Amino acid sequence: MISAHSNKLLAQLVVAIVTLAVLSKAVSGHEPVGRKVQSSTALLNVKAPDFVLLDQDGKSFDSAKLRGKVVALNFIYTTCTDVCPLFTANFAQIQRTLNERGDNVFFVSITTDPEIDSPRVLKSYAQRYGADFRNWAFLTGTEAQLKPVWSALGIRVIKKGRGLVQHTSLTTLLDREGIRRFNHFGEKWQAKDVLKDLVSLLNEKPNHRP
Ligand SMILES: [Cu+2]
Repeated sequence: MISAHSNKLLAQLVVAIVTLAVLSKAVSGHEPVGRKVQSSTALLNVKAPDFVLLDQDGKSFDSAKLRGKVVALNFIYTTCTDVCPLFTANFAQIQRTLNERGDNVFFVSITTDPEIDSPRVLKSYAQRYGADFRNWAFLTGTEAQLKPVWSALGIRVIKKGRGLVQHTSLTTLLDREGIRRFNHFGEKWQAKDVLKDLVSLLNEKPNHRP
């Protein structure tokens, strides 16, 4: 009986610790995606949304120009001191590696903070990371333009204050037909893992269907 009782206590303790961990994560800068969403395949093998936003030069950027290309897309904001700097550095590293090999992947980073991230701000941010604008666009727009893109890609954005935004961490990889094929959630992904997935998409025949 004692052992059953202490087992129950132990179980309650574990639940409490897990709950605490989840709660403390939820208030940190990068919101984890719930387990339900993470294990769901609903966000895979679906078409990525179409959009028209502004690039780092203030020029209109239509997602139609991505068709026929393998695409790595993520969400960042320039004043993030949490993991966005890591995401951008990883993308820059992957871009350099692929460009040196002559592989044609297009990178897209969409802001989660249009209040601060104007095209000019995004451009100087990108330059600090050595981004090559020939195949990497940093996109912004009005909140009304960005909101449907965020929500179609499952990105929750919560403004905490000026220059402080809580947002879902997602890197999603699209095949040449604009279908979402790989999701890397959270901040633990490594450049080599994303690189491997991109290479597998590059190796697919142009008319492959998942
Ligand atoms: Cu961030």
